[in-house]
Amino acid sequence: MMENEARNNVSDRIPPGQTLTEGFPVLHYGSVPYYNDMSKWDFRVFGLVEEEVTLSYQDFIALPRREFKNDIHCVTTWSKLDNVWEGVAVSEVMKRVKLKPEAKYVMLHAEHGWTTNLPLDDFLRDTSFFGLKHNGQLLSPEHGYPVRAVVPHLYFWKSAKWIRGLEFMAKDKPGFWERNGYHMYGDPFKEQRYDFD
Ligand SMILES: Nc1nc2c(c(=O)[nH]1)N[C@H]1C(S)=C(S)[C@@H](COP(=O)(O)O)O[C@H]1N2
Ligand SMILES: [Mo]
Repeated sequence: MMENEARNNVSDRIPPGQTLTEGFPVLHYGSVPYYNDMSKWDFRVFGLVEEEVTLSYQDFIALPRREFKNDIHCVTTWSKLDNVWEGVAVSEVMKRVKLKPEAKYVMLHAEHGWTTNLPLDDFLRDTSFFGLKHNGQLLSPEHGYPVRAVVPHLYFWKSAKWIRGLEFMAKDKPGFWERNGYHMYGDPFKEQRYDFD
């Protein structure tokens, strides 16, 4: 939100090559997971941590929540402004985690082995969070129920739906779309869309 405040008028908030949408398109690889037994759901924090942490669904939804407002920018060129979310700040989860000093990157792990990578500092920004509701509604299965990451300052593919874990790493490593030609970082204002070389 710091960045959005610096960009006051709407045109400054739309990155180059993007078009506004009022809808909320659904984009992902693979099938939508449907859950009927949340006792099998867990959230695992592993990799370069002093101790692995596993949160149950009950643990996760009991974490303190707050409201977040942001703009989202999909690499396929749509942007959606003024999203209002209810979510858990990354710092709430990180209070329960002790990182090893070598940790510099994080891989977000989602259902079906889907992953996306980002630098630790980007993940730890106070604008990054775990979203549970969007514009007043519980996330639909298509948009990531029960929990999705939201990292609004990067293209929206970094915002893992159906997130199930965090892996802290010393070095950057490509996630699913990054292995398939998407940019390792993905700054929408620099149009870091694809990285084919
Ligand atoms: N688990 C998972 N998360 C994902 C994806 C995916 O394929 N799997 N696709 C990403 C992409 S490319 C985009 S643009 C956004 C789309 O989110 P939406 O469907 O809620 O608009 O989810 C991201 N998160
Ligand atoms: Mo995307």
